[in-house]
Order: sequence, then C-alpha cells, then structure tokens
Amino acid sequence: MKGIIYILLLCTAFFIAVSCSELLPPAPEPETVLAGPIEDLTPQQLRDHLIGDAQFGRIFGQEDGLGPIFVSNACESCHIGDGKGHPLTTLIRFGKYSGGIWDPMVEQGGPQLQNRAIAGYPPETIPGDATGVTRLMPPAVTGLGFLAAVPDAVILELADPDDSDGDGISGVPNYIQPLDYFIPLPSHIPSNGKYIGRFGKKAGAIDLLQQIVTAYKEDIGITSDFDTQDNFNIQAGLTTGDFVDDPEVSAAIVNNVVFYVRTLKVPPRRDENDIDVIAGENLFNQINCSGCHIPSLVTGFSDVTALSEKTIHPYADMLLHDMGSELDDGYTEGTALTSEWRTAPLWGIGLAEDSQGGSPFYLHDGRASTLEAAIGFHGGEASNSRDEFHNLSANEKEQLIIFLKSL
Ligand code: HEC
Ligand code: HEC
Ligand SMILES: [Ca+2]
Ligand SMILES: [Ca+2]
Ligand SMILES: [Ca+2]
Ligand SMILES: [Ca+2]
Repeated sequence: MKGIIYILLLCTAFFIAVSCSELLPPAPEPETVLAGPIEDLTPQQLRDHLIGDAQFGRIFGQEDGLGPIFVSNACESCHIGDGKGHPLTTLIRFGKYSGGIWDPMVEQGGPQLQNRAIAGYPPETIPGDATGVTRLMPPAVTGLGFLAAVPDAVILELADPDDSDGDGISGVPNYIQPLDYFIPLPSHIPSNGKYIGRFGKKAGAIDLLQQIVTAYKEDIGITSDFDTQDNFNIQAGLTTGDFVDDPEVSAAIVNNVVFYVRTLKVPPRRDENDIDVIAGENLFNQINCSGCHIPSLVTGFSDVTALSEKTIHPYADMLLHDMGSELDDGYTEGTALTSEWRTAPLWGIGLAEDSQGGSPFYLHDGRASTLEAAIGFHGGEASNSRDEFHNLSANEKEQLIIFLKSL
C-alpha cells in the first residue's frame, strides 16, 4: 500500500513538473544571461566573487543601519540582475552655480537627494534654489573590472581637447579630487593632485572602491570603515538619526563587493556574424559613432590575471563629451561642464530591456525608449554623427540598430 502511494506521489510530482514547465516562459538562452563571473578566475577568486554576490543582494533594514535617509535598501534593488535599472530607481542629484562656480549645495544635503527615510524620520527634498537637477538611471555593472584595468595613458591618448584632428569631437577626462582612502595604481596619471574619473555618468568616481563606498553611504545610508559618517537630514536641522554604531559594514565587505563587480563578465555578443549586423557595424564606424564609442581597448596589468592585458569591446572611451543643450541638466561633477557626459559604454545595450521590465530606457535619465530616439538626442560633439544617421536610408538605419542590438 505504502509503495502504491509513493508511486502515486511520484507520478503527481512528475505530472506537476511537466505541466509547470509548459506554463512557465522559456528560460533565457545561456548566452543572453547577463550576470555571472568572468572566465578563468582561480577557485579562490570565484569564492570571493560569490561572497560579494551575496552582499550585493543584501537587503538592509533599520536594524542593519539603513538610512536614516536613503534612496533604496540594496545594491541589487537598483542594479537588477546586474543589468541596467529602471526609471523608478533613478538617483536624483542637484546643485547650483553661484558666481560662475559650481556649488554642490552640501550644506543643504547636496549633491544627492535621499528621498526616503526610516519610520518617523523626514526624507530630503530638492532645495528651491537648486539650478540644476538630474535624474540618473542605474547603469549595468557588468564588465567594469575591464574598464578599471584600462591604463590612464590609453584614455589620455584618446582625448583630443582642442579637436586637433578636426572631426568635431573633443573628448576630455574628468579630473577628480581623490578621497582620503584612495590608493593610486601605478597606471594612474594624476594632474595637479587630481585623478581621471571613469565611473558614473559624469565619470565622477576614480575607481570602483570610491563608487561603491559612495553608493553604500549615499544610496543606502550605510557607513563603512572607509567612510564612517552617516548622512542625516541637515535640511531639517538634524545631526542624529540612526541607532546603529558606525561603521555599519566592514572594509572587508566593501572590498568583497568591489571584487564582485570587478569580476562580473562582459555581456556576451549575439549574432555577430549576421550579415545585417556586420553591415550595421560598418555604418557605425563610417558615420563616426566609433569616434566616442571606441570599439576596442586593451587593458593593462591587473592583479587579477583574467583582467590583465585583454582586448575588450566596450564601445566607450571613458572621456567626457559636450552633448549639446538638450542633454544639459544644469548639473555637474568634477571638472565636467553641465552639458558633458561620459560616453556610455554600449556593450550589453541590446540586453537593456531584459533587466528593465521588458521595455528599454536609454540615456542617463532613461528619456529615450528606442535606440533611434537615443541617437536623436545626441547633440554637441555628436551632431555630425547624428545628422549622418538621419541621412542614412531606412534599410541602413535598420542595419545599424540591428548591430546595436547585437551588443
Ligand atoms: C537607488 C539606486 C541605486 C542603489 C541602491 C545603488 N546604485 Fe549603483 N548606481 C546607481 C546609479 C543611478 C548610478 C549612476 C551614478 C552616477 O552616474 O554617478 C550607479 C552607478 C554605479 C556604478 C558605476 C557604473 C559605471 O558604469 O560607471 C557601480 C559600480 C555601482 N553603481 C555599484 C553599486 C553598488 C555596489 C551598490 C550597493 C552598495 C549600488 N551601486 C547601489 C543606482 C544605484
Ligand atoms: C561625441 C561623442 C559621441 C558620438 C559621436 C556618439 N555618441 Fe552615443 N553617446 C555619447 C554619450 C556621451 C552618451 C551618454 C549620453 C547620456 O546618457 O545622456 C551616449 C549614449 C548613447 C546611447 C545610449 C546608451 C545608454 O546606455 O542608454 C546610444 C544607444 C548611443 N549613444 C549610440 C550612438 C550611435 C549609434 C552613434 C552614432 C550615430 C553615437 N552614439 C555617437 C557620446 C557619443
Ligand atoms: Ca546608517
Ligand atoms: Ca542628501
Ligand atoms: Ca577630434
Ligand atoms: Ca549609524
């Protein structure tokens, strides 16, 4: 009797398994799955990656030190599946010009707005006298270890501040004042004590450590050994607010998350031998999209062998470009102008909508819902390329878009 019940149960389980898998949407093809470690990590490196992965997904509560003011409660709640985020998870930053000098309005809670707070605590609001307000979409965090390993010399080689080759493009690095915990790499080339920024939409962070320490503090309200000072709502005159001793996370945890992000693989290409993809790629180069979205770069030495001296295809130059008045939010960081943005890396752009809830949102604030629209917003140094795109035949435009979707 027992045996029959067991077989019955087994059959039911089998039946449910089969019918369930018919109802569920098909699992994504392995090559379209964004998240995952780079190849060729050592077993120890893979273990460290997985420890960082868990911390990246950790949801902070009030008892862990969340806030008192914050934007969201986990890295992963904005960087969903390590891919591009959604307009619902933008960061808002503000500041103003006074007497021709940029003022990040630190005395009024700037530059970043923390629009949420723990129970009973007031969140921040945008001060009325801010002249520039920007909304930044969470970028994908894949392939960043490779970008971190590109030597400053390579970036400087691509810069053309006076447009000496006359192509209308004059990329410049953003120079950033390092924070006290910054440790320069041998490949860093400082200028007057400042270092080249390469992470963030305005290239406002020199390295992944700075980006991630700042994310813990400004986005989640979590202090660390690197920055032990919590943010309070100084707009409301408050200088206290959470009940958890600082630092709320250790240097080891921050370093694990840095290592996790450093060792996320590059988004894999799809259909790269397709005839339209190849035609689109040629057009991309022909109309000089590649003047900023540089197809190939070579990394320098890295202490992670898998990142060291590798040819990568980020379609980016880590430089700032004046993108014209339409993309100018009147907000800035470092030595960038308000109209200047760091070239958005295009690797993984074809996978954007997978992590954005099914419909894509492009550009720094997600204002473009198609790739054509994203190109249409390009102005300033990118005006020539944009005009040449508009002058392509319908078929050529489509090929260029098909190429972008293969990235
Ligand atoms: C509230 C949403 C939000 C949270 C939470 C958040 N981020 Fe971000 N992240 C963003 C946005 C928006 C940007 C772009 C910021 C900028 O341009 O300066 C960004 C940028 C980054 C970058 C730079 C990517 C690049 O291409 O330059 C990294 C790395 C990163 N975040 C990692 C993290 C980690 C690690 C955490 C958790 C400690 C975290 N983020 C928490 C929204 C978020
Ligand atoms: C002068 C430099 C420059 C040129 C030339 C240029 N771009 Fe861009 N591109 C940028 C910058 C900077 C951004 C980020 C702007 C923003 O986020 O507001 C960007 C963003 C994009 C995006 C959106 C990326 C994202 O993550 O949302 C796409 C798509 C794109 N460019 C495609 C192209 C194509 C196609 C061409 C050629 C027709 C081109 N670009 C030419 C600098 C350039
Ligand atoms: Ca806190
Ligand atoms: Ca603030
Ligand atoms: Ca030039
Ligand atoms: Ca605290």
